[in-house]
Amino acid sequence: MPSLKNDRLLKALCREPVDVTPVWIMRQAGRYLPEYRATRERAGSFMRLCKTPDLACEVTLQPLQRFALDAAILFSDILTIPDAMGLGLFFSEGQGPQFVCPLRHSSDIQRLQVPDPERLNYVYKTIQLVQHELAGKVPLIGFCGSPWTLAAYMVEGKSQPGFPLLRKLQQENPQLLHKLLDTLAKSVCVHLNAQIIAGVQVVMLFDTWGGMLPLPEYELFSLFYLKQIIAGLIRHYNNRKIPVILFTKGGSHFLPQMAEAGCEGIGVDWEISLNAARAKVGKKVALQGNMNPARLLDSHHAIRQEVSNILDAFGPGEGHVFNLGHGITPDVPPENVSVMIDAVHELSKAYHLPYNRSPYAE
Ligand code: 1CP
Repeated sequence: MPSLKNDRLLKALCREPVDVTPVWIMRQAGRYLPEYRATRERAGSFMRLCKTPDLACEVTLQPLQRFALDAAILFSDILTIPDAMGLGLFFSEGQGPQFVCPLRHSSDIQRLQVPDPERLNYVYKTIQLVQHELAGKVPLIGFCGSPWTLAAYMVEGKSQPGFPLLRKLQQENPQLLHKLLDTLAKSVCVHLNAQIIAGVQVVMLFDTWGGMLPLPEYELFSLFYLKQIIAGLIRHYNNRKIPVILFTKGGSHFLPQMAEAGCEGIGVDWEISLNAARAKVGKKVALQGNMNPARLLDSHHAIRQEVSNILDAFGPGEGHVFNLGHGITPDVPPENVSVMIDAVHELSKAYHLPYNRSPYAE
């Protein structure tokens, strides 16, 4: 593995000093980029794009060719695990993800098994190709969904507001849901460790739907399994620590509990200011976030102002990774992304003064 030329992300996640605040974007390879849409067209479908390592590598690198990003994120999807378990993931035009065989009966859950890693080999192949192309330019982030979020899609069969079938299962047969969550936690752990061995330098757990739960249920049905996964991960590889980022969308009221999960960083959405978030987690973890993706539709001037507000809310010192509070939307003009990234690098210097001040300056 070549040595890293830009390790700001790793340092910020470990709350070490950096010259400027690192920045990357959730869904940075996605539909707002015309070159992504062209490659997806060439692939024929989203699933073919995911499962063709050459093409998945190409779209992983596309945003790095345009923007001064401090990290790459593997192009894949959280739902590749249920697909490898045999549920048959597909996307029809204009629709979100769907499964051919959702979990409808208790026997569907009883017979579910940790998938053979061979079935996710295309992901590990993609990671190796990306690392070869990156040649140490920036770190590569791997990821998985949380067991709770994966279960939501698997039980429902698709994205559905409030996930009523999942909630019904939770109320009527919590034991069976725990069995599903346990199998998923083991599967996520195996898949993330295989991603680490293939070459990712950071891992992120996306708990997109954990925020729908009240705290005691969040702890029981989501955080418990996230902790189990983190405890089972390879934490050092190739003489480097592998930082873990935990993101629960809508989870700002769970921050103190998340900070105890064993992760290095927590992704924060825009429901809370970074100032308040920092007060809740203290020095336990780094924070990642938290610009509202809708602000990327504003004027260039307003985007710079919003970046400035967020940097100011976090304040001086270590432990901030700039990001959006959720994925970038397809309607964002790519030039607005440049404005945001350049503003983060330019305006954040003032917050890392001890690092930037020359040792000879008075
Ligand atoms: O039409 C298209 O081209 C598909 C759009 C798309 C993209 C670009 C999907 C379908 N997945 C992805 C890639 C993806 N998904 C990445 C790639 C890396 C990156 O650039 O960030 C990542 C990290 C994900 C993770 C993901 N997939 C999450 C967790 C994060 C989040 O956004 O909350 C979830 C919930 C999914 C499921 C999924 N896959 C795709 C869509 C549109 C969705 C969301 C469905 C819903 O609204 O419930």
